[in-house]
Amino acid sequence: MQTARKVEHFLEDPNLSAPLRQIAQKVFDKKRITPEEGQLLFEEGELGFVGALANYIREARHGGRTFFNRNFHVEPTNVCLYTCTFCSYSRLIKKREEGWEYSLQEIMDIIKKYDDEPVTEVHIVGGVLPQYDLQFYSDLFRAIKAHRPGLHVKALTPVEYHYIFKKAKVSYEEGMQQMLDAGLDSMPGGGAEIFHPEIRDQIAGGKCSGEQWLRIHEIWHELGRRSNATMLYGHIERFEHRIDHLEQLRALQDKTGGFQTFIPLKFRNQGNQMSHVPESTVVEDLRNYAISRIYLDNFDHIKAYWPMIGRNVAQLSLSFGVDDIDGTIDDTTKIYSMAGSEEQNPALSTRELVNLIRAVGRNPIERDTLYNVVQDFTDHVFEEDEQFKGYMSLPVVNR
Ligand code: V47
Ligand code: SF4
Repeated sequence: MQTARKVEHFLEDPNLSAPLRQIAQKVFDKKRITPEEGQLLFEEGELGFVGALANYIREARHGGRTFFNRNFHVEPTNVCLYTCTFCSYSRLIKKREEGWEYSLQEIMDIIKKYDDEPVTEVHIVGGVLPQYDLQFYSDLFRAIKAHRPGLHVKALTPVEYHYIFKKAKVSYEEGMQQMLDAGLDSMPGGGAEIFHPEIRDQIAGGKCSGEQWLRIHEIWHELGRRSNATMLYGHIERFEHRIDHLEQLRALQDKTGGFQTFIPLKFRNQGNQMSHVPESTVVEDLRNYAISRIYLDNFDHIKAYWPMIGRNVAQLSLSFGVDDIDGTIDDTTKIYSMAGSEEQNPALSTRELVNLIRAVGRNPIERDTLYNVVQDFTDHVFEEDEQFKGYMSLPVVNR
């Protein structure tokens, strides 16, 4: 296999330092790297080196398979009482009339718009406001399940759960059990930001701590359910904070095995209180995907959220450890377009996404939320009448 030969080459490469060669050897032997080695990769690992190691791991696990999911987002509100400095929602609390605050009926009307679409998942997330409490979300999950039992409800994060359980005076254990009973299927990865308090207190003060975020996921996993994890990177954090974050996720995953995928989220700097902080480069984004793939040896999947990084970088990421792309059909989230993402209208038809994956020589596989294969699109021929929204830009890799 060509990727194995690339790693073998590093084992002998005199231009590499001994510690980097040792990391290559560990990856080749499928051994875990230490936090110190992770730090060294961030400090000294060149893109070609970390990329080859990550691609080796990716291909050993998944070959060319690249997963995607047909989902849609619902954001009950874009107003939030927290004041995370990176977030474009927090400033809206001051001008509340400019935002939206949907009622349960309005949310159901949005969900019903997808009745005839072949979507398998609804991803519900938004700001935190007092009227969206434990009762509201229990009623909402029940209403969705009554309307469309097969639709997977991936909803809210420990940020909301911590807030609504505290308000309702219930423990995390009891609260998560109530959510499960109401119809929650899985938890998305948001709200993780950077766990380390030195950074978290500056960018996301007041909301749940890193410890509380991890604890709520742990309880959810103990109930036999799955969730995702994210890391918001490329702002004021240092490499040591990224390693601390990855280390805590890896340790919890050792304990529960409940995480499905890790989604690095690139900080975007428009429309928030951190607009003076420059954004990371594409090289740094790809290095971050690659090092995450190498470090998180107990995570099955690394996901790129294309509305945030753009379609071309999403294609590139598939050679740097990523095996999963999120955002299809009609990605109605506003959080990234408000924060300055390239993708102001992040909608992509299944055909476009399949072509985007095939254009870089990978195999598109539609999955459900729990990674059961729905359809292999590798050789799928689209019918003339299958929806086609415009054409894609040319691939930027393999040229
Ligand atoms: O927690 C907010 C991030 C997250 C900005 O689990 C920003 O499948 C960059 O977690 N620049 C919410 N990021 C989104 C999220 C997510 C997305 C897609 C899939 C899944 C999944 C989860 O968005 C927040 C925060 O970390 N965010 N503002 C910004 N300016
Ligand atoms: Fe609120 Fe989440 Fe934005 Fe923080 S990141 S202000 S908790 S919506």
